Amino acid sequence: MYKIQNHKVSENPLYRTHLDRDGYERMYRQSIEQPDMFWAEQANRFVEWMQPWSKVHESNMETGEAAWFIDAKLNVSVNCIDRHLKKRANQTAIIWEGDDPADSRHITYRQLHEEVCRLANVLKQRGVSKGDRVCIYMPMIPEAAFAMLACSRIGAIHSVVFGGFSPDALRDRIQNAECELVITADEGVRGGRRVPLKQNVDKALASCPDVHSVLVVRRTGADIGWVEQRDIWYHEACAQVSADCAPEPMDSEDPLFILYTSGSTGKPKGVLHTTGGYLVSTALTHHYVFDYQEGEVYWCTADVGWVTGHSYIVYGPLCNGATTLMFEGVPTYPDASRCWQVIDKHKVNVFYTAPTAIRALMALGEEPLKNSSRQSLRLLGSVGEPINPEVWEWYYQVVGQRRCPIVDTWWQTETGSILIAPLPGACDLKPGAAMRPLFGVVPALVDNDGNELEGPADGNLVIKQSWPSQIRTVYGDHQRLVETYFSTYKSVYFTGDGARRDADGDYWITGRVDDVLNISGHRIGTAEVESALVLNDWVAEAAVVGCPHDIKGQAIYAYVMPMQGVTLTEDILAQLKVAVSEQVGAFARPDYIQVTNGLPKTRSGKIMRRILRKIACDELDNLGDTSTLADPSVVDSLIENRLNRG
Ligand code: 6R9
Repeated sequence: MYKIQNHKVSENPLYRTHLDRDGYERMYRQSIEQPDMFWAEQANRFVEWMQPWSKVHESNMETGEAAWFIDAKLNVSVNCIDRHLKKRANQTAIIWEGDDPADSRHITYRQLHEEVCRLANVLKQRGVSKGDRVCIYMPMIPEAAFAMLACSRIGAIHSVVFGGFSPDALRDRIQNAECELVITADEGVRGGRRVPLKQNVDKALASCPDVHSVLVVRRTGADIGWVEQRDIWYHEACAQVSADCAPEPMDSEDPLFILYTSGSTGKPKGVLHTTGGYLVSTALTHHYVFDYQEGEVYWCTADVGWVTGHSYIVYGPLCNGATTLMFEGVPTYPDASRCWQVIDKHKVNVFYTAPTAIRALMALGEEPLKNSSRQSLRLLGSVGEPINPEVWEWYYQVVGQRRCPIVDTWWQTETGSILIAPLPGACDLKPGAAMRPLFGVVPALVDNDGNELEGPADGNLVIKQSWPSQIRTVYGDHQRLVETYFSTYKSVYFTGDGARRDADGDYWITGRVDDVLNISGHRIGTAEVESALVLNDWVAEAAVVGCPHDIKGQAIYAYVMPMQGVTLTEDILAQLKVAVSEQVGAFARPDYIQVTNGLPKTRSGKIMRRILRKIACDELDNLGDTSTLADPSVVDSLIENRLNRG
């Protein structure tokens, strides 16, 4: 066991940081008291504009409307590439580390410029223009970043779909965003296994008639299906076009991308981010939170299919002229020392990963760390879910050798960039705490009636003022934005998370307070899993909750009620798990399925998940009020038949 203790700023043997405690406090105060002045200065510092703004910002926390750097023009790819060519054309922009440790590539800013321009020209040639949607369904290869940047160069809106999503989930996202072109690869490679990406695209496109083109990167050379006219080899198309492409001047509020994320109800939402505010926020937070220093190698282990990959593999680091590492594989392949080997191989200075990965590696002991020095490491980051204090200490003491501060970064797909984190050198570190709001962020805690709580408190986390990388709309359904985020509590953005503020005023995120699960850092809506479970002739009704899991953080526990006359055999239960993998993706597969003849419902027919959650978590002495149930006896039978989680 590692001793859990707070770490004072003064103990951090940091030899250089952008800000000390006074510096943070001064900047934070200015960002709140004179936001327009603060953001104008930061916007000019971190981003190059083609035309200045007429007004810094306008927002309304009742309606969720927000606009930043109004009337300004810029191009994201220019900021992430062209702007750096004068000074760092030959600096590595992207280090790619393949799944096989023998595979790696270095791409300089000059090469990045050429790759992105060529691809942008291919997109134009296929008729894609400003405002059109392009779906990117790719493995973790540099072409995924080229694709995002090529879209931004011509003003197309990208929708990256994580390569672990099933063909059905991909189809839904392509249809919802009305994409007309898909960029993919023949296959992906992860942990020595092949992922049939092109085959999945072919299945999805059977019901997406509007997609006229599919660009295919040759990654493994596998045999794949081919639709003449529609399918094009990426390398062939890129070889035939010019290596220069004039950037499209974009309005600060023009959309940059759509990224689907799960909510507590219904289908995933297409979170829409725009151009200027998003880029300013991601660049600024990448600079301060990771204390990024010129020339450093920065590695974020996320997948570009999630927001962390968008903001902190691609846009933030490249806007700052950083060297960003992209890893195709998994932390345990070929063995559990892989991350540490990669850190030594590429002299990684900043390492940003998720608690689930740290827990998995911690479970394998210290042996796998022994053949690496990790001397290059200067700073560690965590994201995606609360980090358990003992895991934090292992990360700090064993991985970082007590030398590297840990930044526990809290944020969401909807926030676009990190909102709460301890700035290294400016903030004490408390294992498990996300600590302090970043510039311009005004968090608050409210009770269930929306009353703001003062001082040390536990409550629902809300944000009171607009910030530049705030979600602008739910694609195609603006009303859903208002309902989901701006209606639960009056005049504030509701995060869906619970949090505690301690006596020092520091924030501890306690996890979701809605029906969103967090499995290995992946957000999954209970409704998505439930609808996959009832999509057959066996199951009448299903209810899904999360229960604790040592490595994944949460596991999925499903209760299913058979249709009349059906016996849910082991074989059928196995098929139900497969059905969820097919509908959503393998990462959403239920860990436990309990068969039941009744679910706890109120008299109005609403399932009481609170009770199901307690049963799944084995918290039986504290079930709460069951008197409002239509039939209280179902609870006893659910308890009696609960599954052993071992
Ligand atoms: C960036 C990202 C967002 C949800 C969020 C919260 C959880 C993220 C966290 C954290 C505790 C942290 N979360 N970071 N919880 N501490 N440092 O993960 O975006 O996939 O949209 O998930 O993840 O519950 O609401 P996204």
